[in-house]
Amino acid sequence: MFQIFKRRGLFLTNLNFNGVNVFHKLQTRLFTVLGLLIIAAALSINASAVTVDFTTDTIGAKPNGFQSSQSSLVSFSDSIGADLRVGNFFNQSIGNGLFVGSDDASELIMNFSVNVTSLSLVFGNDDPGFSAFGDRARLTLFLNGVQVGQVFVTLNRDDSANQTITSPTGLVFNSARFVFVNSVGTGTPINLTEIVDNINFALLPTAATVSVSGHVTSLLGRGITGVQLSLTDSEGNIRTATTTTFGYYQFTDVQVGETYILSAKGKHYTFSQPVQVLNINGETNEVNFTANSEKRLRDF
Ligand SMILES: [Ca+2]
Ligand SMILES: [Ca+2]
Ligand SMILES: [Ca+2]
Ligand SMILES: [Ca+2]
Repeated sequence: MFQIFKRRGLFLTNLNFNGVNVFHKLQTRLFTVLGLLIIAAALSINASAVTVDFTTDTIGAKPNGFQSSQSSLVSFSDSIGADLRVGNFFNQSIGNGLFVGSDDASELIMNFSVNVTSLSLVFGNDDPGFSAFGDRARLTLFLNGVQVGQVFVTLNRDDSANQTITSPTGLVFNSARFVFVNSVGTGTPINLTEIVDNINFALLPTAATVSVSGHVTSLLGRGITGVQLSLTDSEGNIRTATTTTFGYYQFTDVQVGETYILSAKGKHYTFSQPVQVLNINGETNEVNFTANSEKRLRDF
């Protein structure tokens, strides 16, 4: 390998252009880029939490899909138009922040290239002249396009970046939207530019597996043996387990961050809730099934 490379190197060494050794320049640049990529990869693998505070980003307008130089794991877009801007907005940001213009119903879209388990951000421009009592910041979380959570923080309306909104615990998601809304219901955008900063998120460990277990009982709580449980993942792969003498079952090595359908089927019993949908974010116990009757149904 080394020899081939060396030979190619020797061949390319002859590529001189106006007295400048082109290969040497390319080689130097290549190794610089490779080095940076290796460092970036090592950082993103080791880091379980990432903060983007825009300190190292250039000031100015940013296209939709903008990535901070601090992390390539999240990209930012404007839901209406393309009016993102990095700047120092004084008390409305903490040093550099991200401006989500214009004064319209725009939401800030944050798309993650990995699954994450938490997200928080600081927000400013909660201007008392352009908001009303009770107006709120709203953060909505999505996993593969399906909404999995939403949280609100009432604006303190002092025009300063001094409040934080944080995703609810126990969620796994890969996209989020942030916007200023009114106090009614789930909120209508108040058409005010959001300024955000200190975007912090935690990565879901990619290879994490857990177990899913529970108890299958008769109407009065007696364990039922021989009930078959089927665990189906989003791709249609099915695993089965059978309850023990006392009615317990367990699946091990279940991938977290996925949604599963768990169903119970007994020869002699029917169940009040035979199918359960599970969003697996960690060890999952007590997924129980209760039969509709105390006694076995008659054998056919
Ligand atoms: Ca900042
Ligand atoms: Ca906009
Ligand atoms: Ca807005
Ligand atoms: Ca404030």
